[in-house]
Amino acid sequence: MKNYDSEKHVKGESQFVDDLLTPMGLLHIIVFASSVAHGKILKVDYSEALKSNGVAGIITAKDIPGENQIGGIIQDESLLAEEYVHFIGQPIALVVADTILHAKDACAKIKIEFEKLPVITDPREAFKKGELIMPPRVFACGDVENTWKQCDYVIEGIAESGGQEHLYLETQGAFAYPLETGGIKIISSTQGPTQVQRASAKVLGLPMNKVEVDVTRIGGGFGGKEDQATTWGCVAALAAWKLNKPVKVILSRQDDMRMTGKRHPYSSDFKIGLSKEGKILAYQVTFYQNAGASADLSPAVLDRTMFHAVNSYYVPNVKATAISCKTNLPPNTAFRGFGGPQGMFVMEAALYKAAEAMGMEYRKLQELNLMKEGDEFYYGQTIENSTIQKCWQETISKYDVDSIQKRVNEFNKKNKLFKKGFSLMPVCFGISFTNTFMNQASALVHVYSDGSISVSTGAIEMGQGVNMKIRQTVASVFSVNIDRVKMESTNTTRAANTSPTAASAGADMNGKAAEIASHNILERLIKVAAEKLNVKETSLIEFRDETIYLSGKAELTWFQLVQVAFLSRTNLSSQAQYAVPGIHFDRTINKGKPFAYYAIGSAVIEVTLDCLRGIFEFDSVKVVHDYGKSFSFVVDRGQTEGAIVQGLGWMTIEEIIYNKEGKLLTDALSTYKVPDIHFTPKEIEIEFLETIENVAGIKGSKAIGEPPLMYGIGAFFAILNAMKAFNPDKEYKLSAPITPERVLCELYSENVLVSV
Ligand code: MTE
Ligand code: LUZ
Ligand code: MOS
Repeated sequence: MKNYDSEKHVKGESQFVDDLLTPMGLLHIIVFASSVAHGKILKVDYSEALKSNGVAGIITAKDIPGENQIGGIIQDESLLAEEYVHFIGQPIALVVADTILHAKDACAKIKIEFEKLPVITDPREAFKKGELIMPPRVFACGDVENTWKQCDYVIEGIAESGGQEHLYLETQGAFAYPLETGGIKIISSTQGPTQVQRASAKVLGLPMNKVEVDVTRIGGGFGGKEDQATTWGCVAALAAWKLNKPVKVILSRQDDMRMTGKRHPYSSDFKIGLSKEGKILAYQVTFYQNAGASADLSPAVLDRTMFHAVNSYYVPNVKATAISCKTNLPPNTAFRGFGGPQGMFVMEAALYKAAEAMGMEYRKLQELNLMKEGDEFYYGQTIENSTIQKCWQETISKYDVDSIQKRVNEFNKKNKLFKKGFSLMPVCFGISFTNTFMNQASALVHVYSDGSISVSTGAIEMGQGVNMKIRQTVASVFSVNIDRVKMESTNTTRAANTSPTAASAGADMNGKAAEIASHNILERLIKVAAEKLNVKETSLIEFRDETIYLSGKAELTWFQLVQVAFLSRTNLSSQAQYAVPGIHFDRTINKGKPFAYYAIGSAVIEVTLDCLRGIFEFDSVKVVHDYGKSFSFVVDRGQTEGAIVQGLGWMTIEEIIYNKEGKLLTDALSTYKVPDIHFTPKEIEIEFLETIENVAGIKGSKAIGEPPLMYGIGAFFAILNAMKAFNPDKEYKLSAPITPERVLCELYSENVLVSV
């Protein structure tokens, strides 16, 4: 089963927003954005720009017919800046012209004066100055304060993880045109068509039924288009509405990197208390999240950080404090893992430090504290059918971790300038949006009279293979060939009130909705068959390989049955909604069962470090992952490999740097290093653990989009181990990404060359 789109992708035939045939008279937008990170707009002069060649209009906040407000969780984000600007790249005006070049020329002629205001880029500084997105929150269980004195070891420290650029291949963009009905249609590169619809309707002062959003597929999202595609959808819609013309906005790579938010950097304080045997007794952590200039999804991201603050470990006493800090950077946003990786990194850092202090092996400490069946997470959810222990044990035995240890030790004894390191990483990631109401999806299925099938859902195909999984699901309900099933574009007129395709739950939830709708039609078809074949007992009828059997005898083809059904005026269409059952969370006490289930696994990562140059190569990443009953092996493997490499990149080479004035210095691929084929581990081995059917997932499987990214965290500690082999006496910073440059600075900040 290959991904639905792969052939078209390989041939370059897949259409993205910028590839669509557009009508005559199409206008193009260049966004005039703030060049200061914090300031008051004193004066803007558009006169020269307006006279520039080909300009159709310049649109500012004053032109907005509805509300200048696109904030999702908190209403704190204007579409176009009015009096103040809060980050470099914040949109101020839309320059609309007949060509992109004309729009650019005109944009360069705008004159603006700012009164500069103090710029904050550091979350802890924002906290000190009281610049917060929302009041701090605390999740807790037990009593950490009274536990410290019972601990044999108490270790404190700081851990930091950096941002990450999404680098979807298709940059942000949208195409919009006015409709004769007085509404507007938007073709958007978004993970959340309903979010684009809702915000555009608000900005234009229209009811939602006058805004139609359509998405065929997007060229990657990775969370970057969960919320932040909305801006560009609204931008195109506003210009199309004001000028009554078709309008397109496509961000250049550099504008995209400068204007849009990234993964949230975090700086965190931890304190961990253990018994002398190595059991964690108490864990206290404070997360300072760098949210950027407005809330965007930051509160929800921080929520997930809290849920994953203890990763896969049982901790009886926990106090976690979440602080979302407002800085003068583009609003940071969803990124694969959604705050989970940031939370887990701090826990691993704490355990690593504890192991050092106790003279124990880090992996032994990890193992000793892994959750057991029936253990409860500190926010109240019990883990059922846990495979945490099983995946860990299987990783150790299948990949013979003891012999890896031996081999690494021997290598390190023999080599002075090259050192190897390895590390294990368990992952336990909750599946469901942490906002319970978002766990719903819908589907619309038609069986046409020729037997072909059309499926619309709320899911967005972004390369993750959700269309393939839904096709497989529908085909298996009807027992027809998969080629009969066509996935339609995702459109707000066919799937209403959708959640963004995110939280790894897209295939689960939309697949279940499609399954329900298909079953509705199947039930009607079974009745038709029973009538046609003159039987009362419908259980004697079986659908198999495009054929309808009665008591084991082939009676009708799929096509024949559909014909009979159509002629007897049977409803061959169905719409269905799926709402994830059994989840709840009480935000007054921060307890409940927020997740339908957990995605679980563990990995071992091996690295070779060149201690003279600071560069490293990953020898291997070996994984045992619980996929439930996977039914799309190629898709699941692809997702796992992709997520691992993205996780390795986040931990080791991808470094986002803003200067003190809030200017992004790493705004191109020459200065921002992303994983490529040379960086990719020479060996990625994945075992699909045989486990039970997961009833909460689609067709018994488990969600796979995000969880494997967190295996990448192990890379950080593998490198630290290699560094320790080179220079054991040094205290290394727990600060990611651990780039080759940082490795060198850390290794040689003391006069270690003497010992070489
Ligand atoms: N895979 C590809 N190729 N491109 C993407 O943009 N996004 C990831 C993951 N895998 C992404 C991807 C993210 S962040 C999520 S949440 C899931 O896919 C969303 O899809 P799913 O819910 O269908 O797994
Ligand atoms: N988006 C969201 C997410 O709104 N809530 C979530 O819990 C979530 N989790 C992962 C990725 N996106
Ligand atoms: Mo993914 S961060 O949930 O889009």
